[in-house]
Amino acid sequence: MAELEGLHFGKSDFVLLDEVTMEQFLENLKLRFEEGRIYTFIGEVVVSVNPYRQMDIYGNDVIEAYRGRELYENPPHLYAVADAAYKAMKRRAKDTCIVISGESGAGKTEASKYIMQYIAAITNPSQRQEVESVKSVLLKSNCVLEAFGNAKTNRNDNSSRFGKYMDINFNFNGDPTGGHINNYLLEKVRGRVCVCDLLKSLHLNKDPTDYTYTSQGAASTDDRSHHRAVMSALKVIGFSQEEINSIYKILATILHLGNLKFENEAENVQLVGGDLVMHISELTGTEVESMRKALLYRTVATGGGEVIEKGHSEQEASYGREALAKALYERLFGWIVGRINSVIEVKNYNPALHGKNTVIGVLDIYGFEIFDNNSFEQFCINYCNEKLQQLFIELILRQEQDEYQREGITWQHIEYFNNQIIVDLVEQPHKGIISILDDACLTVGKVTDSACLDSMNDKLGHHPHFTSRKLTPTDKTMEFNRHFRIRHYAGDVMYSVEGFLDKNKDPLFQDFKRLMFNSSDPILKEMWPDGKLSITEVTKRPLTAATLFKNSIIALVDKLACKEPYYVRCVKPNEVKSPMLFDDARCQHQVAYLGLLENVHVRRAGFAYRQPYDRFLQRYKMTCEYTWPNHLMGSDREAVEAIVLQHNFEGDVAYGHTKLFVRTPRTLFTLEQERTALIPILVLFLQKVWRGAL
Ligand code: AOV
Ligand code: MG
Repeated sequence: MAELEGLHFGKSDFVLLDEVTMEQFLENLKLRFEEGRIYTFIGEVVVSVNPYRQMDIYGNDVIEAYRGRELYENPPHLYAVADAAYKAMKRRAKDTCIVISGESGAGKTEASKYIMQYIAAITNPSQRQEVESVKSVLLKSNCVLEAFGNAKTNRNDNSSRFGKYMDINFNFNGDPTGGHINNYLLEKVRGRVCVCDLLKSLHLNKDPTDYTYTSQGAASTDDRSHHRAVMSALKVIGFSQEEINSIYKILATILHLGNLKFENEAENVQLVGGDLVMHISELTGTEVESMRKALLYRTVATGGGEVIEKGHSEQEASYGREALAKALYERLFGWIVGRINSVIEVKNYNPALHGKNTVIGVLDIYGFEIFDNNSFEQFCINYCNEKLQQLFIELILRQEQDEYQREGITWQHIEYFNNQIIVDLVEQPHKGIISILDDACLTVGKVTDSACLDSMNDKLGHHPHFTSRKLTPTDKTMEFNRHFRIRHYAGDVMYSVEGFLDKNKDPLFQDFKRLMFNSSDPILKEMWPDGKLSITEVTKRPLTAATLFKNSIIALVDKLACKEPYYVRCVKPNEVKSPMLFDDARCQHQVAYLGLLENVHVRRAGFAYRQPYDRFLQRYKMTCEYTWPNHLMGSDREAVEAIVLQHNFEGDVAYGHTKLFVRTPRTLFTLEQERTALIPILVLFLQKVWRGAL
């Protein structure tokens, strides 16, 4: 607690900087990182720097220190934010959410786990069995989703390839009663890599005909214990043995599909080697002949309603196989999430009986991505971050301003960049990039990525945040080297348009959907409800990947917008996963695009802390002779004025209609210290009163 004043730890809240400049901000961040202080506040926002080493700051003693305390009473920590969100939910019956953002490897998923652990630790003190089981399912679901959804990338050994939003429901006691998980854009391409990792960790027998788990083999102890953890988590959540078997079969199918090869034989494409397709059909519970056919042909309905079979080219067959593997993976993941949801969903909750059901949402979602080569995935991820920035602006900046207005406090208007214009550039109907992409995908006949870029140029060439660069093809490889650039709020990103259309389309041939729907494995069948329609019944095209993503992000933002938000902003100190290195340039970049300086500006221009007069009085009346034990002034506000005057804080506060506003946390800190020192004296005093000694 003394940390607030401790100079060598830097400033524990960026609002206390002498000057709000990038230089000072970075200096403070670096100093604290080097001192092992990985968390720093900006008001109620926690900035976190990935320590890349185990820190001894998450134990039960630390949890106890944060439990039920006010934000400014303890050094900055994830637990302080988790507690603030929890308190708001419990005391004021508010739905709250904790938004965790930052780039790949910055520590978002770890942070979300600590937050969940904190909430689990402070709830259900009476250890009621049904609450404990809800908690353990919520915690275990993380382990399962990570096993299936994470992959090793060069930026993070345990990179989440999906964004996750988890609602935790609470009853009026403040105990968890259930939850719901939403996942966003599972990256199918990298997802494949993680299937291989998972299977390795499950050390599926190398013989492709045998997909049973064997505990012998060359897998490392780590792999084995990881596998055991996943299996036990699946069981705790309530997956049946039959379901687990189906999961394994689907994973094995995906691996086998990767080995499947085609060759051209007398104009016709053929499968190389017949065994593999037999295994695949066995694993998927489908007829060998149907499987073979679906891999080599597609059924098309002609204009006249006639149905014909069309043989694939070798390229089409490979493309179809890839698409099937990806779709199997994606649907499996979606099904697992759905299955977990069915277990954790709150059942039979009766508000009349149980009180208001409140929610804390935790969002762990990929931050802004800027690579050397940025493609469709980065486009989606960065669009999502634009939306979240919008929400941040909406909620933090606008809410602040609105409140000052409501309370009649003089407020200097803060200039900030409103990124709505970029959001519109991407998502506007008919004119936005997504809409142009969709049009190109729906056009009959062959439209190339290049042609799509031309269309973007026509429609968006004048847009202040859009430019495209056409490179003159000097050789064959340059032909596709066509880019467009979006000026994001966080900086410019150049996207290569190559592959955009393919990634946006639903690439899966209908024949596969029907095949899987007709599987004899009921679990696999359940994942393919759209295979129910026959070829002549399929009229509507499935929504494109970008539109599906857009819809899910809009729904997410709607969900978050009606909650009281808390933020964790994660910073990655270096690219080499070192606990020692603070790479100034990399950090500066992140501080800029997370909008942290703006955040400090708003906080400083405004007031770090506010509380209704009666609550403030209740807490601090003991620190002033005119208010203890009761004040004789006309109103609570006047009594609060007396406290402020006695401490000489006039310069640091403003009086609203219903609340006192305090500019810097230091003021509160002084009051808190005084209060803490007084409590034992008051207790003694009261004891004497009770004993009749006074
Ligand atoms: P991410 O979620 O932000 O990346 P992670 O939370 O997976 O990043 O963190 C990456 C790695 O950094 C972890 O595997 C840990 O080794 C280390 N790390 C992060 N936070 C801590 C901490 N508080 N204490 C100790 N080590 C930590 V991505 O999912 O790639 O966007 O898609
Ligand atoms: Mg992650």
